[in-house]
Amino acid sequence: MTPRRILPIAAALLLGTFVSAHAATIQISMENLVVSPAETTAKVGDSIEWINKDIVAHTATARNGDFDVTIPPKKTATLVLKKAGTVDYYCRFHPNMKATLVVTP
Ligand SMILES: [Cu+2]
Repeated sequence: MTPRRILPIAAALLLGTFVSAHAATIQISMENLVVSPAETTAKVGDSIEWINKDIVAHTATARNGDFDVTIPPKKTATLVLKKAGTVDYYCRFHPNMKATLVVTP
């Protein structure tokens, strides 16, 4: 938890309503060896949840080395976005599977 996050949560608690932080979870599906949507925009602090609907494992591997997430068959995997930037990623097992993540501050 970053200090930036603590204040809004404390404020929400004081108001008597707990509002979970603004962070969103954005789902990206992997089905039939296709990443969909191919381009996703999210904010720092958001989570990306990849949903592998295939019967083979996939990865979300950033070309710039920022992340390398393995998504087992019929499972999901989540990554919390920590920094802004545009990241192209692909599947190490199926290099034709490509997508872009645009992370805004
Ligand atoms: Cu794959």
